[in-house]
Amino acid sequence: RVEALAALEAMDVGKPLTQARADAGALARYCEFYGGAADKIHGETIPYLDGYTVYTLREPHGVTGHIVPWNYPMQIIGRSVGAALTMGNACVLKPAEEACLTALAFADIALEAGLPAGALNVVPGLGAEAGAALTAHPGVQHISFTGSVATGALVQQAAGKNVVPVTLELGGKSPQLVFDDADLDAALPFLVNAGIQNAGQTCSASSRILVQRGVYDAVKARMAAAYGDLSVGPAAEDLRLGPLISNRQKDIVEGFLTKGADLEIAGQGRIVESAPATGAYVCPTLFANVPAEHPLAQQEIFGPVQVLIPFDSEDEALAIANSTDYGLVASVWTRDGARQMRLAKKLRAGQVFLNNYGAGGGVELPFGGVGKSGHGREKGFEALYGFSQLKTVAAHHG
Ligand code: TXE
Repeated sequence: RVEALAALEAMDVGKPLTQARADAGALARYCEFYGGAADKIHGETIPYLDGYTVYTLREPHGVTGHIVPWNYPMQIIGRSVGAALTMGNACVLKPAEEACLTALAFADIALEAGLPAGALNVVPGLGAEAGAALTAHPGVQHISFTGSVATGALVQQAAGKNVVPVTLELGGKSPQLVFDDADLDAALPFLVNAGIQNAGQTCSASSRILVQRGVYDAVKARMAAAYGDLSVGPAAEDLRLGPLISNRQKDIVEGFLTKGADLEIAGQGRIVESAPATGAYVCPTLFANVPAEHPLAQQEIFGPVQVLIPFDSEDEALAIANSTDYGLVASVWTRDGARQMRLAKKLRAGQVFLNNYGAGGGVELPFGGVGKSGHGREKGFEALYGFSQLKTVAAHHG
């Protein structure tokens, strides 16, 4: 169903077809990975006192709530619902009001594939109504939320009243650190793409590029040239960037561009003429020499905007990288193996990539944040632990 789902998503969200196809492929991959994991996860036996046999069982929470945003509906449904169903939970999924069509289509496909009716329920609606009702419902025993920090805090409060666990994935301000000895040819595509993919509306978008002074001018020139090749237009034209999800999101991003009015613009893309004037199109913009404490270097923009920040030493780079409230993803570009190991330990992030960024999405790789990026881990086997409870059984038999 990749083509049908991709066409639906491109129409609903405005993302380029190539990205929508990749999202549909990722949804299938999550189903495959978690379907395959169902008979490979189990409890343990624990050596204990004489006369005892002790073992653990992994049991479902029961009914789980899943609140999904609009930026990658299919991928986020795959990672969240896929893992929850695998552990034997029932799911109530509340897609975003801006983008609910692939969630509904997925539920139809699941029924057709033989998932029992009632195991997966999709309830579209407004966040403040349907989302709030779901998080406050006493019959829900686990909530998984991806979205903004402000709404995440509300979800955690609501879950707290019913004393149920939450997984929160709240975005980030993820840095890439480029050292003088980096392989710039290898780094360049990742430096740019990680910032502009999905028009920058990506929780793990790399919106900060920290560059050591020895290669700063070279990186700036090469990224600026890459920005010059970026085109923004309607999803069906399948350019590098589509529109943002809404004019509300466009206003948020343009607000940040206004805050950066005094900054140096190193490079910009272009909006194609066929893009309707009423559409939520934003010109990709690369700012240079941005102070680390500037709002554009501290706050999540969620649009195609990146900042270049120069640094001198490894310590300075680390201090800047760890200076935001967020901590989702970070990457380091260097040929120095000892530096890679040092920074992998010291960077405040749930995922650290060495000489790459994102590892191609990584269904198998545990993902989640520290600080305001949230807590709990999704993806990989780790998610299955979060979607289950451990029961310890101690048998005394003499
Ligand atoms: O998010 P919300 P919005 C960030 C990004 C963006 C900003 C605002 O910076 O600019 O958030 O986007 C549901 N109880 N991210 O307003 O409100 C809502 O219906 C329960 C980062 O769209 O967090 C939707 O399904 N649920 C992020 C989901 O929450 C509620 C992805 C997300 O909406 C609710 C999206 C409530 N009271 C935005 N209010 C990421 N981590 O990737 C809303 N919702």
